[in-house]
This record gives sequence, structure tokens and C-alpha cells, in this order.
Amino acid sequence: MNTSLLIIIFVAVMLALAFLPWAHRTWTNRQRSRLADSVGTEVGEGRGFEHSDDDVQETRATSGREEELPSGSMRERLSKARGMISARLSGIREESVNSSMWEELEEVLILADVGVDTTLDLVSRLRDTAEAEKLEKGADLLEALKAQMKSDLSRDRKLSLTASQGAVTVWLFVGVNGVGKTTSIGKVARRLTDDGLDVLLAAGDTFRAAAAEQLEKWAQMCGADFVRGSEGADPSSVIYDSAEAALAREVDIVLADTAGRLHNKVNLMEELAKVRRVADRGPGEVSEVLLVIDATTGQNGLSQAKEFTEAVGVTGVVLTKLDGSAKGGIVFAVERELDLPVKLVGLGEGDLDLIDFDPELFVEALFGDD
Ligand SMILES: Nc1nc2c(ncn2[C@@H]2O[C@H](COP(=O)(O)OP(=O)(O)OP(=O)(O)O)[C@@H](O)[C@H]2O)c(=O)[nH]1
Ligand SMILES: [Mg+2]
Repeated sequence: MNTSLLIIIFVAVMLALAFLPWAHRTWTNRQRSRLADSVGTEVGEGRGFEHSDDDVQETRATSGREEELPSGSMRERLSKARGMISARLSGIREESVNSSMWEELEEVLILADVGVDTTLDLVSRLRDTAEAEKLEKGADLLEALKAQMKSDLSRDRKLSLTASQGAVTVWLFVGVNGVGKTTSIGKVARRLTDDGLDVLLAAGDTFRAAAAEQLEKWAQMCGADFVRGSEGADPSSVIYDSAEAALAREVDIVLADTAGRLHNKVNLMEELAKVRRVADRGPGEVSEVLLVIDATTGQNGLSQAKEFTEAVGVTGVVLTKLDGSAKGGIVFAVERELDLPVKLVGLGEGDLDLIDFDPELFVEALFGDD
């Protein structure tokens, strides 16, 4: 073989090597877009934040670090709730502190769905602060309220990925019908696979055939494994089998879907308790039970949380549809009255519309003055 032929082959191989990653990325993005269309989402659009491939690792919920979300975007998504609240707060902000302000504040907080008990407690402590610090301006009072809210919301919100040796981590998603369980699983799967983890989605909603298909589309879109049972199969055994498959395939985490159920249906809550017990046995170890609550349902979310916590030991809340809610104050009620951390927030239907709950951004987005 002559030298020039060798050089041509060498250059061709180098070009092919340089081209391969680009071709792979383009193909993957096309696949995602195609699958996203079929699950009715916009890939990469309408998300609350932007990041490049390089900073993905810095922005993930699973790392336990705060989301690097530009506050502007969060504000936009919460514009419905923000509009309602800021219109009512503007009067207070302009005035000097006076005795009628306390009632006005209580009214705004209750309208924002903060809940009666939590509102009364917040305002009573604010009165003490105003007195102790001799606050005179309405604007300072609102600053003190925001500081108090942020400190009330300071707690550990890490999502646990730990499992003992020889077991696989299982996160169970539970909640009433239509709150966004399956969609949230898809979004979480998207984040975890983007972070390089191997994920398996378990179709524990065996009640409706369409539920498994919906989840399967998310699995395809994220490049996650998928396990389903037959329609009407015992959800416990589907999730157990999924954990077994995950362990055999050396998958990092199982995200298990469950059928939506009303929190006051005793037999369905017992079924869920069994799902959790079985999922925690043998190959699986449940490190998170995430209760999905629809932010537009208001205070009813609190009763749901109480019942689900009693039945399955909820470890955190995923608050969905905050983008479409005129309220949002349910976060305070859930955390204070039920002592449950809100871990993730859904701000849209797209696969990237899920962020870590960040109290600082949240309080500013709802009660900030610009
Ligand atoms: N705007 C908005 N819509 C959302 C959000 N999360 C989910 N949805 C929509 O809510 C609807 C129901 O979502 P699902 O994920 O099917 O809810 P589910 O809890 O699995 O429902 P069941 O399995 O029937 O109990 C879908 O149209 C989702 O696109 C969110 O954060 N914001
Ligand atoms: Mg579902």
C-alpha cells in the first residue's frame, strides 16, 4: 500500500471520528422530538431554565443542590398567582404600617391558599416582629414577611438515591387521579438520564392500559428501560418484577408509577400500602415516596397529603401545575401543617418543566415587588 493511500485512509478515519458525536447528538435529538410529539410535550421548550450540556451536572435535583433557575423565568411561570397577590399587596406596600393592614394581609394569604392556620400564625409572628423592630413602612413589613416565609421554608429537600448493597433504589409516585404522576415520572426520568443514570420506569398503574402506554412513551423518549404487567395485574408484583429486572440489568433507579386513587377509598389506600411494602422487599429499596399534588386543587391537597402520608409514609411532595395556578400558597400549608418537604415543582407539561423547589426564588416570585 502506498503512502498517499495510507494518508487518505487516516484522514477519512479522523473525519469520521470527529463527525460521529455530532451525528449521534443530532439523531438523539430528532428521536426525542419525535417521541415528545407523541406524548404531547415540547422537548426543551417552555422550560423554566436554560443550560448548556456542560452545566447540566450543576443544575440537577438529584445532586441536592439548588436549581440554577433564572428568577425571571420562575416569575413568568407563576404569573397567574403573582398577578393576584401583587395587585393586593401594592396598597400595603405604599402605606405606613397601620392596624387595618393585618386583616388585609391575612386576606391575601388565605386567598393565595396558604391556609387559615398557617396564615394566622404567619401574621401573628409578623406583628411581633413589627413591634420589636418598630417597623413603620408597609414595604418594610412585606420584606419582613418574605424573610419569615423563607426561613419557615428552610429544610432538607434532597432526593435520596441511596440503596443498600444488593438492592436497587425505588422511587414511588402516588397521588389522586390526574394530578400529574406519570408526567412527573417522565420529567424526573429525563433529568436522571441526562445526568447519566440508568433508569427503569415501572408501569405500576395496571388499572388502565393507556397508562402503561403513556409511561412507555416517556421511557422511549428518555432512553429509559421499561417494565409493564398485563392489564389488571397486581401492581405490587409489577413493581417487584421491575426492581428485579433493574437489579439484573444493573440499572441505577426504578421510578414506579401507580394508579391514581381517591385518598378516602380505604381499599385503594390499603392496596398502595401493600405496593410500598412489596416494593421495599428483596431487590428493591424505597428511598422516596413522592406524593404528587396538583397546585390548582387548593386546600384539598392537604387532606390528600394527610391520608397518603398515613398509608404509605410520604417522603416528599411534587407540586404540579403551579404554572396554571392562581394560588401557590399550598406550599406553606403542606410544609407547616404536615411537616412534608416540597421537593419538586412542575411548571408546565414539557419534559424539562420540572425544577427543584427553591424557597428563595419561590417567595420572591410570589411576593416580590418588581
Ligand atoms: N400545566 C401543567 N400541566 C401538567 C403538569 N404536570 C402534569 N400536567 C398535565 O396534567 C395532565 C395529567 O397528567 P398525568 O401525568 O397523566 O396525571 P396522572 O396523575 O398520571 O393521572 P392518572 O394516571 O389518570 O391518575 C396531563 O395533561 C399533563 O400534561 C404541570 O406541571 N403543569
Ligand atoms: Mg398516570
